Amino acid sequence: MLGFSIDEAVIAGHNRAQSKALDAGYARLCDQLAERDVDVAAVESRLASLNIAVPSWGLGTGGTRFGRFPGRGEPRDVYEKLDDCRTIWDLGRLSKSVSLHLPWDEVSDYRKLRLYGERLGLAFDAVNSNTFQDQPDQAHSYKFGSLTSTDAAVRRQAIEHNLQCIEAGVALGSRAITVWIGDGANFPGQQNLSRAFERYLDSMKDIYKGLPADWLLYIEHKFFEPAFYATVISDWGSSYLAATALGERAKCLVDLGHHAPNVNIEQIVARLAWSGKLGGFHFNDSKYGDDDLDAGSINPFQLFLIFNELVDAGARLGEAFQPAYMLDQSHNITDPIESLLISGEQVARAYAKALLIDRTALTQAQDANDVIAARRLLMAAYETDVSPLLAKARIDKGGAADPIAVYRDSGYRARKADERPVSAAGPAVRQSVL
Ligand code: PSV
Ligand code: MN
Repeated sequence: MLGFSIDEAVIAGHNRAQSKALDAGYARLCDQLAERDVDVAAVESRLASLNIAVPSWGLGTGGTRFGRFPGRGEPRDVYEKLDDCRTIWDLGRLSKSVSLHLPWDEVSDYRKLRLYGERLGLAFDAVNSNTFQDQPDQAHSYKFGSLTSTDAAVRRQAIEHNLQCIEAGVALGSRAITVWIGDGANFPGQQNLSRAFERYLDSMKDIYKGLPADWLLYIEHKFFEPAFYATVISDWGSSYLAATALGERAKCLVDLGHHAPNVNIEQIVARLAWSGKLGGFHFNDSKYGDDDLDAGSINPFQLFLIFNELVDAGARLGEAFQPAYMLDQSHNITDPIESLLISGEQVARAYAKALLIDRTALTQAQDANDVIAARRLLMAAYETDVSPLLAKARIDKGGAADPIAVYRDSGYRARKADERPVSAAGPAVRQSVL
């Protein structure tokens, strides 16, 4: 495995060619920020420690229920997915970890996989369980639900799968499991809404009991799809109730695409942070539903407002406040590596801008009910072009000034197409089509 990779000398060469323009842009921005009393070094150190995990399922072409259009050179197994993650790290220097999905990424030896990841300098983020699809070898179907099924044998099977995910995660060095279920009802009357939630809690208690002491359990809510009338864990309220009933190490995970249009996600983030139950994020973007588009591609202002809440909560709660950041995207018509690089940068951009907000002045404006002043303070940060800061953060860590340009020049995908011929039988891995 690994095969072709982008040489660091190539990256350095690209960077050198742009260094004059980059230095000038950086100096201009620093002058501008100094006038606004921004502590640039502090912003840079926060940016340097940002990590946004890559979803293993985002490394191949996704699809819709109408079809999938695979690209050449896609990873055929989890090892090749790690190779692509390494390339994303080499260029973007924002994503040092990968979040696996089981059984899509199932292997017989997770310790071996962990060692392979370590050799590439990668770590394993939260493991994701999957009880929203039937697997060919499973005894019971999830057609009418998994953790909330009315059938105790189905629930047991789903619980066991989650416990196996934890076991795999322990071997990988993960520290969390994310549980998203598609359980719910398509029609009024189909399900007793209260009893379905009770069954969920009972099942989740068994999973929580199997959690190692230093692990977290993330509960991911989603308002609809595949259940079209009532999803059991449909919103942050249900997620919060469940996380509270389970215990301290159960937290809520916010996937940006999992809310009804126009829902104020940043307010949800503020509430969860305040209550100590904000576990992490699946970043992506959407226009209509759970579109799984690249983060920041539709509504970058929303992403900024979310980071505004995160920076605010971090200032109040200190080091203990460490929500986990992951991407969760489906790349249907783009090269996944390019989309993941751009999304990581968009998340970093939103964070950097949120770090520029003059919080003392904002608090004063808010307390004085000076609406326009408060708005102007937010906009001053949002409208600042932080590109030079982002480029510097990348270059300082050995990444590329322009990751997409280097990626394209390198011919990486074409090289991988040669190295990864697809067999006539089709891809060797089960692919997400969600
Ligand atoms: C569900 O739509 C979801 O957002 C969950 O995170 C799943 O695990 C993921 O997508 C994978 O398809
Ligand atoms: Mn998700």
